Amino acid sequence: MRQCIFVALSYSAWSEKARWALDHHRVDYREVEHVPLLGTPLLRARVRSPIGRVTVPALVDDGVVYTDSFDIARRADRIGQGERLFPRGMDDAIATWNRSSELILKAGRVLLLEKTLRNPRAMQEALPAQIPRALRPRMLFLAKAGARFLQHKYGASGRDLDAERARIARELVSLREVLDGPEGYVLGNFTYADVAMAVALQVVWPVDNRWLPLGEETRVVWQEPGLAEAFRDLIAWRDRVYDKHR
Ligand SMILES: N[C@@H](CCC(=O)N[C@@H](CS)C(=O)NCC(=O)O)C(=O)O
Repeated sequence: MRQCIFVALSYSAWSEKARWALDHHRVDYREVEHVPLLGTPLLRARVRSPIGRVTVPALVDDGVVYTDSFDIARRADRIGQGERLFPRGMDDAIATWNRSSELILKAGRVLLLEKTLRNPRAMQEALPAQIPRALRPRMLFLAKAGARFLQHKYGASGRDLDAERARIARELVSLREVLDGPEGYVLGNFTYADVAMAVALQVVWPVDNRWLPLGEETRVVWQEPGLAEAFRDLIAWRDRVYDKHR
């Protein structure tokens, strides 16, 4: 039986969107962890892309490489089992919601990297898992280089953090408008639009560790108390979607 290789960043929301789709469809895959900065040459080899920007998640399926969470989710819909996450005729609407999810996640990444750089304990947690605990305080330079690398790669430095928060809030107001109460779904039934938007809320208030484990201080860094307070209803919606469908 075929087994796909899923290259991911365990805690990344983009990886979680794709992983959720793969799990939903019970696709058989082996997850391998990507390490930002140091792991770039290996990622290039895996996705067979010697030049240009390479990102995770990536899926290698039967020799074909998929390098975007949305494409991976669509691939899962084709090769997996169970209810479709992209029901016929809903592709455009789902793509629109995925763009909203991307806007939130990109703004969230700006906030997250900046807050991580200001928090030495979160930076220690961001170091590769292989580095022993005792060595971590002396390896902060590496965590800092990793965060700066991501800031540079994704144009995420020197930004107005409150403007990024406002960007997230705008998208969430639109989400609230379409949800028909706490039990609702973005497009009426459970689709990838719900996955994309539920995962996007990770950068406002991270979901419980049983779904996406984060280090203690990393969890603090992901939290946006002001937004979380303003959108408590959406966090509750997200938790319900996870409980029911993850
Ligand atoms: N549009 C892409 C975006 C993926 C993305 O931005 N991935 C970032 C997550 S922070 C990444 O690969 N970071 C690790 C790196 O650049 O080395 C997708 O949806 O897959």
